[in-house]
Amino acid sequence: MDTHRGETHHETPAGNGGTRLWRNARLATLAPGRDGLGLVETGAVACRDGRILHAGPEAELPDGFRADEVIDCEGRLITPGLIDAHTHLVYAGDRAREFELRLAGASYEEIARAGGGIASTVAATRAAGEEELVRQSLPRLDALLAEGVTTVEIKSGYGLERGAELTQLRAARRLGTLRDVSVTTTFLGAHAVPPGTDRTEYLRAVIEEMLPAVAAQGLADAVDGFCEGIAFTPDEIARVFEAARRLGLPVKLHADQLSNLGGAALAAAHGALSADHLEHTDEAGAAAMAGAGTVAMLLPGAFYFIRETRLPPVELFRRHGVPMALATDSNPGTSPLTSPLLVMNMAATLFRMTVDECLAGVTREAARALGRLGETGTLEPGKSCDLAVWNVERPAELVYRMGFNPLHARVWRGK
Ligand code: DI6
Ligand code: FE
Repeated sequence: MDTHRGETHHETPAGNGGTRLWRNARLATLAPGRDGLGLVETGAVACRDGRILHAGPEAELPDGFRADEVIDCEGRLITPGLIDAHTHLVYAGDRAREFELRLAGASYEEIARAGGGIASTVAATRAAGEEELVRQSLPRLDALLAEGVTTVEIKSGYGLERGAELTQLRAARRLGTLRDVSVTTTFLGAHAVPPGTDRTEYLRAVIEEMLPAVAAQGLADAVDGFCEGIAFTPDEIARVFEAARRLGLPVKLHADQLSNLGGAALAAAHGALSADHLEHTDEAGAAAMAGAGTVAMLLPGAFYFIRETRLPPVELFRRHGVPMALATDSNPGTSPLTSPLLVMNMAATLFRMTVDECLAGVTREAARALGRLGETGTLEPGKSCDLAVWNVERPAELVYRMGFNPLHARVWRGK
């Protein structure tokens, strides 16, 4: 590969270092201060050096702006590039056999307790090196990019020992160098107690060995945990969160997915960026999240795939003003899903979220959940020029179809 590609003096004027204009477009800016999705008819996005200079009516382009390259969008819809803010994209193997067992009647928790589930992916992930993890994960990343994703969060949690967790995070970071996409990484050592390991000893290793190593090598942007009967108790998660705070890392939590252990309130008490899943969250949990500014990360793919029947309390989140984000939760066990478009359709159909909530969920609110709203997630001046250009006229078309991809073009950092 040509290692000079990224340097500005090798770029053509239309590249990252130049100016570009997408005109004759409908915009869904998602900008605060505009109604709903912040729709603009006959809009334009102007970009300089990979940053948005203007996103609004074409008639209001800055005086004297001359673009090196002008792209006529012919009336297409431009949204912020999509953000998949909760994935377990890096792992080896698959769980198709377990899927068949579940079809024959076994439950997800039964399989987990019998040593299948997460443990089987851990074995495959440990056996694969960094190269192999990258090789197996790239097609999943490419599927996300094909639907307009420009930022993706990737968690560890299938290594469950120091070396393998670091390898998983390194593989995730490497994916971000192999494709034009922003990758943020999350350390999920507290995902499960690995088989054959003492629980207390494992938690000690997570807190005293893995977390400090991950932080020292700059391999994680945040720390996550799985608070559940089959995983870690609220007290155990609290200890992980305190360790994360000492290292200056923000936290988030898999909370209230299969039962209500008070995970949402626990996450809020630790100032978590997001609490995720939340099917069993009660009003006290929602109120605590509102108070802490913790985003509700809803994951309809997992709800669908393990045939949950209890809906996340969307109406409570609305009433308390808790922002709602949506993500694929792409993972081999409960959500082998790589389609943010299908996520939006599921959120609308299964969770009764509105079109505006769905689209905000994979853009602005997803950016908020990553702590990156200053950088991406809306079309506003100063942000990274991350765009998805769609062959549709109205935002509802992105949510209503199933299994159809109308992406026309994807732009990351102005290219
Ligand atoms: N919750 C989930 O749904 C996934 N992890 C988690 O904490 C499931 C992971 C797996 O089954 O492999
Ligand atoms: Fe997850």
